[in-house]
Amino acid sequence: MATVALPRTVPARYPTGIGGWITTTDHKRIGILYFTTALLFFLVGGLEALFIRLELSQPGRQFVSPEVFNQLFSMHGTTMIFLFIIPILVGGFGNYIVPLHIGAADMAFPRLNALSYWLFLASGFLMYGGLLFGGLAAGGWTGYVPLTNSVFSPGRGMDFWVVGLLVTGTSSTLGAINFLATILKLRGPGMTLHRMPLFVWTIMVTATMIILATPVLAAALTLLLFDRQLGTGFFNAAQKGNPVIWQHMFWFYSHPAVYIMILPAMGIVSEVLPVFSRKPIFGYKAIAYSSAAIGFIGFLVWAHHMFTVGLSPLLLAFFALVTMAVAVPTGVKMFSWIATLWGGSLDFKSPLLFALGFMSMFLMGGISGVFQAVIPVDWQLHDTYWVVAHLHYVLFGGSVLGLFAGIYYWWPKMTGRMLDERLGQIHFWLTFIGFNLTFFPMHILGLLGMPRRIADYRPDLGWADLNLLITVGAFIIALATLIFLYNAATSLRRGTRAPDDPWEGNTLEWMTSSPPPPHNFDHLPTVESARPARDWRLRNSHPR
Ligand code: HAS
Ligand code: CU
Repeated sequence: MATVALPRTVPARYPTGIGGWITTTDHKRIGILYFTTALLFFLVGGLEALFIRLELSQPGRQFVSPEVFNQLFSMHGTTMIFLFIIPILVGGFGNYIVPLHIGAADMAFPRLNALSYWLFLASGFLMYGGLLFGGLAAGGWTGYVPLTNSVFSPGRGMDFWVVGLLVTGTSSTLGAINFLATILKLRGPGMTLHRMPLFVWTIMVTATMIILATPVLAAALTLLLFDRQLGTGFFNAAQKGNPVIWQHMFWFYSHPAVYIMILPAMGIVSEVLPVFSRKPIFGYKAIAYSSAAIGFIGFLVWAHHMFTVGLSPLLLAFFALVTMAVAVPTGVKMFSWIATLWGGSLDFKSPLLFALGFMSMFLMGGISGVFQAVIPVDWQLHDTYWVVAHLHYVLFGGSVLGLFAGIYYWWPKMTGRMLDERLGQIHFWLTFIGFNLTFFPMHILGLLGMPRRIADYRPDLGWADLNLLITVGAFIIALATLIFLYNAATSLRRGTRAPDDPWEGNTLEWMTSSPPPPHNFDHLPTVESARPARDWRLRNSHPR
């Protein structure tokens, strides 16, 4: 057992009260701040979705004007991606878990870490700043020009959106630098790269992707701001600029961003599956390096979002082939997870249920993605509800179900309390059923030709029944989420106390108290395998 040298920023005790939270540089507290803030934005984005669904439940105007509808779907996408999924997975779990996983006392740059959080919070307010100035951005989460230039989006909401995104981008780039420095420099005794938990591997790859991709988005946003405010014409064809360049720059960031949103969830699932099937993970190195492969290939596929803009046949062929190639490292993960479950003694608790939900639903989303990579198919499906189905199967079925697997898994460690297992099961099944009712029919609507981003449709097109079903499904998801919130609230107030290691885990976080002290560990074992906590249990003759 080694004792660790503590950085100056680690206090002996947590400072108390609100001031303690505002001034904190503790990675666990910053993680919890990210976590709760992102969860609040999840509720905001969810509420926007419910209004979208109410409007579309039947043909004919019902609830909102087309202008408000445009703001709703634009802010729904922006919120869910930039203010919920990325911050909660990377900022929330990444912050809380990574230092514990590698046996460090804190992140490499604790004050920079605090700055990242406060910038993130500020960016949320900025993106919604348009509320005070006549309306929110309404150019979609993709912000395509010319729709977003000063002629077609004259309102201040658009400028707030641009600046807000610039600030989130800064926040996540600073965070990513911090993660890389922490993972590369602060690993505890014996923690080699090949013994690192797979979750840490995914954060390492994710952080690298953030650092390489985000500057391009920042550049695009800055040019758009210049076009809007200074009259430059970077994206304006009339001034010899080129609107398609926006799409290239946006997707050069945003395609890698979709893997930024899925890799940490894949990391969580790679932690949960071995613990709840009582087996070592199958293909540790294959999973670790397939994350790196996904990260690399992810930079070469952005134009699959642009198959309809008129690329040359050579480029079309290149981007289609490379896009399909991403299925290979993803398949490596999928088969390794299945092999991990195979022959294990499965313990069907909430974390495993959500992990299995992740595997099945992400598989469907991945396969519908491969369909879209087939160019003539995409020419039919582009801008229809099919794409909306695809993106929700990967982002909700993938990232969000993976996120919940992580919440049920790490909640005891983070709060010192257990969640109610029965409510967890109800939450899972309602989410799973509601999710499929909501998003499966969108495939059919897409094939029937229903375009995305419309506030209304003609009654004679045969889309009404499916749309009603989808709206019902969305409210089932909302009900499931309320049950989760109830579970979380009662657990915090009067949940059973969590032991240090409720699941007989494999990794270092289970070797300290729940929740851990400010300095994380009193003693650290020298890590000798990828399952240090289990090694320790066995050596001290508490075999499973
Ligand atoms: Fe995607 C659009 C293609 C993964 C998110 N994607 C989107 C959008 C989002 C998104 C948000 O090529 C909409 C953006 C917007 O608002 O306009 N996507 C793919 C492919 C994969 C993929 C090939 N997407 C993701 C992930 C996301 C995400 C992950 C977030 C978490 N996506 C596209 C394309 C578009 C697109 C087009 C543009 C459509 C359009 O027209 O606008 C792959 O990474 C998926 C790989 C995973 C699997 C499942 C497991 C693998 C196994 C191995 C064997 C399978 C094989 C395939 C060999 C494939 C089990 C066999 C094929 C059969 C048909 C059976
Ligand atoms: Cu993409």
